[in-house]
Amino acid sequence: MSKPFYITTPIYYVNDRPHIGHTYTTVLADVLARYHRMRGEQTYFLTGTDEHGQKVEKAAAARGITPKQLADEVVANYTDLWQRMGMTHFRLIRTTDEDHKAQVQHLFKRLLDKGDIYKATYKGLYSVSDEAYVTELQAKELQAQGLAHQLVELEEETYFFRLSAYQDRLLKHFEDHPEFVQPDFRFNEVKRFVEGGLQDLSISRTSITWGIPVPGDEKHVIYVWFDALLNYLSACPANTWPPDLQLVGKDILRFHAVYWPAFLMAAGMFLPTTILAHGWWLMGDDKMSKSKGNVVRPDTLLHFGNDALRFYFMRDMQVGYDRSFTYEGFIDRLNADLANGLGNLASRTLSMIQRYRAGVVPLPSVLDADDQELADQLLAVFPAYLEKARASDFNGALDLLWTYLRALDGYIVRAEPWKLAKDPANDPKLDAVLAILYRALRATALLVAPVMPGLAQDLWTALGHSTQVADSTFHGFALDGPAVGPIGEAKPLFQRIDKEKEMNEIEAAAAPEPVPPTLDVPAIRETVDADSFFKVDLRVGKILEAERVPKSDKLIKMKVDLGIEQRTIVGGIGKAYEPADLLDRLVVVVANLAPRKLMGIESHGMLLAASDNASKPYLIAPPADAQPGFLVK
Ligand code: ME8
Repeated sequence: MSKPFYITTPIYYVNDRPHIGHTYTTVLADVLARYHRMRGEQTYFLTGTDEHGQKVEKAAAARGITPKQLADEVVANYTDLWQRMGMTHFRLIRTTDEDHKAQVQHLFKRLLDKGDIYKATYKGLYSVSDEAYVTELQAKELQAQGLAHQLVELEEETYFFRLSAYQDRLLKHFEDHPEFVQPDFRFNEVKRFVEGGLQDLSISRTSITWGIPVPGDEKHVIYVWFDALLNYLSACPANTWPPDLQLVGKDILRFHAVYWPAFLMAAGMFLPTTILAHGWWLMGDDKMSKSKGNVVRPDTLLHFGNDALRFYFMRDMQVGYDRSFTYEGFIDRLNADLANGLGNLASRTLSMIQRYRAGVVPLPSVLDADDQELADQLLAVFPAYLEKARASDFNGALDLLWTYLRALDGYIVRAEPWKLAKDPANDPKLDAVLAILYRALRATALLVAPVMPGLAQDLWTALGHSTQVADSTFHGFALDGPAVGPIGEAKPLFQRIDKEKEMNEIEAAAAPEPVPPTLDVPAIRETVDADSFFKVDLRVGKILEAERVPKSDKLIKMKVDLGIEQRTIVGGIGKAYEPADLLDRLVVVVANLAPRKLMGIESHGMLLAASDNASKPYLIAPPADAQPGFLVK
């Protein structure tokens, strides 16, 4: 017997509530899991949360709660959302689960004993946001992306994983397994990265306490990615290893296609069959992210039902590529494909069977050329759809199916069943038309069941079945077989959305958008002589702590390191920045400004920020390798 199909999503950080990016990956996994079940395979689908590390520690500290409290709170959001989205995972693994912690420590110890992990000193740059050491080259890349402020200098004793020893074996695996990373263009990026040379990977931290301790050396905690990646192993049911398909966003492909297989090779385990990297949902040209304040939360879209959101994700996103999200696009898609398209076809067909044949689906006696053409198309579309779905290409699969549904609309127009029904001499043709439409809808219910479980079930029931469509299997299904019995009641499959009304509501409910920069700026101020200017002492500072000033939505109290001393500074940046986003940022400080009291707190200095008259302040960020205390002149 073949092993169960094992599919995973990334485990999501608990420093933010889920947005539609996280929802997308999990929907794709669920759709694939349901698809494999309907292929008759036993299927395990795993998702989870990534709860350790500095980001979570700091996000919790900024709110004055423990990291575990924060994690519990966010996990509750995930559990609730996945339930509302109709997810069928067998477990939501949390990296704070005891069995996972034991697994991570066990593997760490094994690789240490084996010599694949060793202890040494690291000195260099560290990216707080990626929770990873970065080389000078990577630092430059990040700087080019405008993320320089999140880099800090570190020197610490750490455990290394001997990644460099796996370069050749990884390249060999890539060569032998062309399906290991999809899509191909991403695989090429991974290969080029590995061919460029691999350095050993630091996999412990002494600067963090919120994590799994290194067994026997407890001042170290295990690096969050070593911890996180092993979740797939901790949660794997017996006789199910290795994963068949691991879904990741393109942002975390390197961790999954390079580090992860190297860890598994070191452990002497089989590697996953395929890592599939999908693209991003964008807002305009930007990645959706909390720090940009442009995220769409699934709750906003869920009142159209989870089928609607699941369908939109699968239909509109070509796996591997980025896609811009718009509310208009979302509503247009649902109206066109579900309210019109399929919904219309189903209600027309069912009401005709009801009206002309008292609900009994006829058996066709003869097919003319047009009937035969449409019947044949179904026999071709069905396997083609399944093949595309197997390759995770639901965009292509659904496109194929909807093209067929449109062809059926044309077929109805040509056949004019309402005219046929007027003369019993036309009965054979009318029987053929109704039977072909029925078969097409029945096949559609089966095919879309993984994507829209609820809508597919409604259609299946309306077609006269008393079974669960999800319990059917694709294989061997008699596409031209007779109906199981009379059809049920025809209810609208999908309620048309009033676009204008919805758009008004969405706009009214949306958080006020940040005011776009307008270049509404005053004229250049009057000339000052150099001596006056140089009286102002500007220094590079690093924000060590940040919290909101109670009862103020604008003021944030910060502790800033100026190299030679630490200062309390209160800044009016609370509408533009969250305290957690400020930590470890390099800033420019007016260091000799006379102290002043703001809401009872004495502020010793000011942070430089750019802005126009209307928009939010943009903090000025020195380059990553500048040191706190440097004079700015
Ligand atoms: O990276 N569009 O967690 P995370 C599409 N904990 N998908 C998106 C997206 C977007 N705009 N934004 C996020 C982590 N995603 C680590 C993973 S795994 C061992 C550890 C999805 O909370 C996408 O799948 O930042 C991405 O890989 C994942 O969310 C990142 O979630």
